[in-house]
Amino acid sequence: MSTRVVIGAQWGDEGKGKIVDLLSDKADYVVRFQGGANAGHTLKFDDKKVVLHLIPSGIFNGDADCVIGNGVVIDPIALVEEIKGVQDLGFSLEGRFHISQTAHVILPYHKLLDQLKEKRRGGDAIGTTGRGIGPAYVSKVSRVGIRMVDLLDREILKEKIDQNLKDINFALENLYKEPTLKTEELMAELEDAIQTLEPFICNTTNMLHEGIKNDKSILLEGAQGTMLDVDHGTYPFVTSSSPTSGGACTGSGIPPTALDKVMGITKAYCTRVGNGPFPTELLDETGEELRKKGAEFGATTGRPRRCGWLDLVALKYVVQLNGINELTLTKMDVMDGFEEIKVCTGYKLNGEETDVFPLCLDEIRDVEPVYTALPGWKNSIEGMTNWDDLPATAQSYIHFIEEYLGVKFTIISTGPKRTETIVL
Ligand code: 2SA
Ligand code: MG
Repeated sequence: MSTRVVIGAQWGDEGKGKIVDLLSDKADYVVRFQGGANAGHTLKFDDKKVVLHLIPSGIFNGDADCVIGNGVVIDPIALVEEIKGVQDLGFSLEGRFHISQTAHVILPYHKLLDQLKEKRRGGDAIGTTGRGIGPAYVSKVSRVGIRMVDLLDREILKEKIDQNLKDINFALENLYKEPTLKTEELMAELEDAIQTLEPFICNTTNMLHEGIKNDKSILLEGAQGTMLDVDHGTYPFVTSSSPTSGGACTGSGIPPTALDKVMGITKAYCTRVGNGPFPTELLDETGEELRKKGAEFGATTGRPRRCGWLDLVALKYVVQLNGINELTLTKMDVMDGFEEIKVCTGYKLNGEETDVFPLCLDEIRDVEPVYTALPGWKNSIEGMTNWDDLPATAQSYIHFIEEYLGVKFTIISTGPKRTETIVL
């Protein structure tokens, strides 16, 4: 039995959903630990395509208990919609879905503020998903947040919303020149959702501690990616949580000493959605080809994702930050047919070459990628399930990455479906 964290090793959308779904039939618990309904985890099985935003991607494969941990910010209305979607597909959540009492709530004013703040930023906008994520974490860190447990006592809830609205209405009226909000209306908007969610809200921290004590297998599912981490990412063009292995501990209550495996998921190329530096971005036909072949559009907002070559400098930084000791390569099939595939193996910065990812925004913006060109493959590898069937050049591409990073791949994904996978 083990505790394994699945981490996005790029800017998100690495295919974590597919991999968590694949691994979850052997898990007892699948746990989300940060982010919120900004995430879009796309799963394909039995000719169904499902996008999950808040519910852990373990809900469809096996019977693991699915947990939304304390580090997640929850939009109750969005979650209830998602629960209905899962139930409509014929899957039951009874007894196997749990929401942390201490996870923070996204209220309608968080979403409103997210959108208004982005508008005010103008050309400097972060390019958020508009799902209220940043403002909800601001409430949490400034110690005025409302937690899931607070939803269960309407008097406490009313008191807390009243308190919050004093500041929020002041800003809406004076800064944003927007209509103010009323506690009663917000509470009425939430009432149905609260009633649906009530039976799932519990002490998930203790549940997971019991799981560890009883040698259960726990799978922690990251959302977004390490390069969007609020501490270690391309700040300020980041999300407001910690999608790293450290965040997996604070966001679930599982101690670092209980983590056995840290799996990093990387695509065979790179994407980013939203604004901010992206050293290997391709603003040409090759970028367009990757976007088209890889269907690179936001799973939550539908925004086109920016595409570029694989960046090993960034990936090495991510491996070190998370302590990644196993890797998964996804969307390998998207590279089919390229004559030549480039990978970034260094950055030129201030006239010197380096393989250290710089931490300051100005430097990240200034780097010039140094590429190594590798031969591509003509035959389609789509749907392959055996390593030996891969063309030699595809195998060399994989080995090249492994050698650079000093970490081995344990899974290669050759298509969106659960079955389109090579397990090594
Ligand atoms: P936010 O909304 O405050 O978290 O936005 C801050 C930045 O984080 C980026 N971000 C994401 N990047 C990739 N994928 C995400 N999930 C969706 C998807 C995104 C979508 O799976 O495609 O549909 O657009 C995600 N969530 C947040 C965001 O783009 C900002 O750069
Ligand atoms: Mg996604």
